[in-house]
Amino acid sequence: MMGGPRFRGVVDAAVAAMEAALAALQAQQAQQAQHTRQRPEHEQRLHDEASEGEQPRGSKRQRRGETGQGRGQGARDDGGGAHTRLAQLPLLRDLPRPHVALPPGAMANPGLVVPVIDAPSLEAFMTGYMLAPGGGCPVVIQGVMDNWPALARWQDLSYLERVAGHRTVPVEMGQHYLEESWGTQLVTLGEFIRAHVIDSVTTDAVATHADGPCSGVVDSGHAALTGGCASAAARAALAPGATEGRGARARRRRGYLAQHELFDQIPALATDIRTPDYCALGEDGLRSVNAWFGPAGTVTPLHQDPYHNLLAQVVGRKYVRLFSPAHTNVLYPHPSGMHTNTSQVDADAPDAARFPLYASAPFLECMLEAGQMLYMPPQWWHFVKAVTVSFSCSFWWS
Ligand SMILES: O=C(O)CCC(=O)C(=O)O
Repeated sequence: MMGGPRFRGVVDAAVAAMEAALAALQAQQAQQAQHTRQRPEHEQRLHDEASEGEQPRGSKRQRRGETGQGRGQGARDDGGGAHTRLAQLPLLRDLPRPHVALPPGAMANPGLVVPVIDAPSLEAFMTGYMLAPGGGCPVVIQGVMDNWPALARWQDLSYLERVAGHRTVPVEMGQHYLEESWGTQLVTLGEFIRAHVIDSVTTDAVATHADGPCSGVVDSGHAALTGGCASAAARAALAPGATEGRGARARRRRGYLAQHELFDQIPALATDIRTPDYCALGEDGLRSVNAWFGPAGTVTPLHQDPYHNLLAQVVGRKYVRLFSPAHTNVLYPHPSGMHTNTSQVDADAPDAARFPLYASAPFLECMLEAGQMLYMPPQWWHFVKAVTVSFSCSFWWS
């Protein structure tokens, strides 16, 4: 069980069941549409006229018509209605950037930052990092992902929704998987994008306000531009008369599409990425490729996994703090139960009274940027926090 209580088998079975039910429903709808097309012409005209009044969404189809396509054509193009809606989605890079607090002491000492290197040869990677003394050595590699179509395509939410918006995915709800109210919901990727990627930006800004003054804030340049903790869009959303009130937004929980084998589920997205050659340097090969897609502020608590890991940052940036397995004894792993691979320490706000030795544990850290991948050797502890909206993929091999 990697990365916490992520019950892959159960979740995957639920996703499969949900998708099967959806497919059955779609087949039924297709049958109905077929039946509609087969209506005699006079009956079809009557039907069309009767439907004319109930078109709040049809207005979108109408707009298609205005751009040159006949209205009838737009009305029959079922997927087209959705695509027109998607065309209005923003690019990820254009979303406002809320402020995300980093753990105490983050990025304060350049000597602790994981080195960044240009794509090493397989041999150099193996001898210098995988087999480095002390259980391997973390490194950030750049230049390996330059030819991934995902770098440009996944910026575009319309693209993601067009390719996969109707597919059901498991979304982790809550601050992180150690939190009591944490849970998983099955939603379509399109719903997730709207409720948690686009809109969550404002949720985070509100949460920052509600939690008190900004501290350890990153992206302060944006703060200067917008004049405070909340982005301009967030402040607009909070203005009196906004459809959703401040309280409701603050209560809405953050969603994270975390550790999901999205590329097995949706092969079209797999064509946007490339498995790094380094993943062949092992005896058992690739174990799994996971997607991690979410808004700014998602947290994966401090934990360790048994595999070599390349965490590839496709969109946005993530802060990662790493501890060698040699320091496990001062990281206070949960002593029993399902979290024995996870520290009891909240790296964002360590409790020095309960975990006095934690502060003595030396760490490495990095701000992983789009186009870079972080190599984490097996058993290295890692805490991960998205600083912006973020989409990454991890490649685990052994
Ligand atoms: O990106 C994240 O939130 C966590 C990634 C992680 O824990 C992993 O790749 O093992």
